Amino acid sequence: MEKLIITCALTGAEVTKQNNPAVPYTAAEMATSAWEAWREGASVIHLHAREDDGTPSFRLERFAELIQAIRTKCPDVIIQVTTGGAIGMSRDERLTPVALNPEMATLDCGTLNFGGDDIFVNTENDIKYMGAALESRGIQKELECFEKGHVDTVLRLVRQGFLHHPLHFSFVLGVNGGMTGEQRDLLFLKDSIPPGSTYSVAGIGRFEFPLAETAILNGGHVRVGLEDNIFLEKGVLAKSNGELVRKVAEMAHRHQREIATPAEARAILGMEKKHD
Ligand code: KMH
Ligand code: ZN
Repeated sequence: MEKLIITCALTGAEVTKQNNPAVPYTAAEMATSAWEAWREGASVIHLHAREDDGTPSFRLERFAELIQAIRTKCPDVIIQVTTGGAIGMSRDERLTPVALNPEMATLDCGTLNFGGDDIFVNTENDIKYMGAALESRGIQKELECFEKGHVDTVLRLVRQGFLHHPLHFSFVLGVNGGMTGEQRDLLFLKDSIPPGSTYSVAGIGRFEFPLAETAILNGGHVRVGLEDNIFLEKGVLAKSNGELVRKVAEMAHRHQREIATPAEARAILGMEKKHD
């Protein structure tokens, strides 16, 4: 089986230090957290920006500062910036970090209720607009799908010529408003994507580790991190992002699945090596 790509989602836009004191905000905290994740086996860092007080940020200078801080500690890691941002940001705000020419960025592939009264808006027009912004710069897309309709949207937009291969999906499962994170959900989604495409799974909360194991056993890749889940196990807060990555790496070793380096991850995803 292909080596396992582990992505670490360091911080997101929603969780705070009140939820778990290990959630990184500052450039120094982000860099240390990325380094700990990378040392444990993460080859991709999924990056949201926060201001020092924890407010979600879309300032270009802040992204530049964070990317530089992470690069200094982890020279070869793949930095995947978010274009999902935080609820309520405009699509142009969300595209801000793309101006820094990162190697990789997320593309959110549909609208959904997001954990209560919030709506995470990604109209078909938004997807075309943001997808074109990534593809025109040669930025590798990670296609974030929160339910099956999002996968179908991607496949339709590919057929219509708005999105192009390589297709790397990220199934984000367990958001209230999206698809649940049962094993059957992931197996259904993985069987819905075309041959030659790749996928990773990000299980939210209690779904994180069971889905990681399902992906490890079924040729998928895995995302973990405090953005998605703050617990190492039931009732035990994770002390760091590195601890979450280590748990997945140990799981992979138990199942004889080797861990990809960043260079190997680039090859698996069909990416050219380039630096931001
Ligand atoms: N913060 C969520 C509303 C992404 O990074 O592309 C969206 C999100 C997705 O986190
Ligand atoms: Zn994110």
